[in-house]
Amino acid sequence: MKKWFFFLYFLSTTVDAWPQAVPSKDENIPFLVTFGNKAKIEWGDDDFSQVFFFLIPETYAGMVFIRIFDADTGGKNDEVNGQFDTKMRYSLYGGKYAYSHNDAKNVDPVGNYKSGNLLVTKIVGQDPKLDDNWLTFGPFNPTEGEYVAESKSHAFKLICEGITGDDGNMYRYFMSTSANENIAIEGGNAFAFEYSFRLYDDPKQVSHIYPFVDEKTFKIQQSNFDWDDDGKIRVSSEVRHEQFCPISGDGVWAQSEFLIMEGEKGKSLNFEFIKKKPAVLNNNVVIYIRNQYGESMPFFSSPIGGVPKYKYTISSQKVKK
Ligand SMILES: [Ca+2]
Ligand SMILES: [Ca+2]
Ligand SMILES: [Ca+2]
Ligand SMILES: [Ca+2]
Repeated sequence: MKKWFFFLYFLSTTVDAWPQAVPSKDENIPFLVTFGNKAKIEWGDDDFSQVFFFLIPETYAGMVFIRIFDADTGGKNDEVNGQFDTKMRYSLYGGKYAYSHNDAKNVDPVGNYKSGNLLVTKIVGQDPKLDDNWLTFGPFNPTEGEYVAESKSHAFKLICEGITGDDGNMYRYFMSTSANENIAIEGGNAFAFEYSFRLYDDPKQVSHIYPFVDEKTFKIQQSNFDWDDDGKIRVSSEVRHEQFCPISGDGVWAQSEFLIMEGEKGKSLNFEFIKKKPAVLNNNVVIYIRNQYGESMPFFSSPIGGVPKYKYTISSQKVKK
């Protein structure tokens, strides 16, 4: 039951103006990234697959649309390698086991991670109609998602896979009440267990992720990939002033572990990605975080408990020593 603990919080999350934009305003990440499966991993994608989950509170009975910005690989926003020859497959799943299957929570696309009912799938290559524009899936009834009793919500899973080619697809998501506009569902949220994303070129822009720390977590391991030695990864929370993590070079992973502090459980950590000057351009990176049991920790678009801000107190000073 403990694994559901984090869900209890999502309805009480501080309301972000765009909580269902993926990446969200709080994350300040320009694009999600998935490469075609013929690309070398040194371009910044370790597995050519990205899995996201969308949560809809059961109190919402209207229709749901899942929208994808710049679903094509070509034209604006995307990263060409030679010429554009890449295709992505987007697949949306609901029904039993869409979320609850253990393979769906793995950071690697292995086993039955495509669990649940396939609701819609679409292959997109170069497509001027979808370039710098929105593709909409839906409408769906929230009950087509997997019902999660512990959180009184329905979960959908969206997988983006690079099925051919060697170019980089940049894209974003939005869960909306409308087919034509981005209108958030009150109390909705989105999360992933592994993020593959683009950093800004501007070194003044700091990107964030907010992994949720549940009650059983006392130690975490962070893993980052293809950071190209670009600046720093800094972790903070209400009680943690700053902790720096080792960063990876070209096409390799860097990992480190640290202990969770008193006052961090039941809340989110703030991982900040601070670029160096001059900045590494077109930097695509991957990150995931596991607890001491090896379980992947979710990063919510709208951080559970709100964006953590360090509060200097006598007690936090003591913990730091
Ligand atoms: Ca190419
Ligand atoms: Ca494009
Ligand atoms: Ca794209
Ligand atoms: Ca990179």
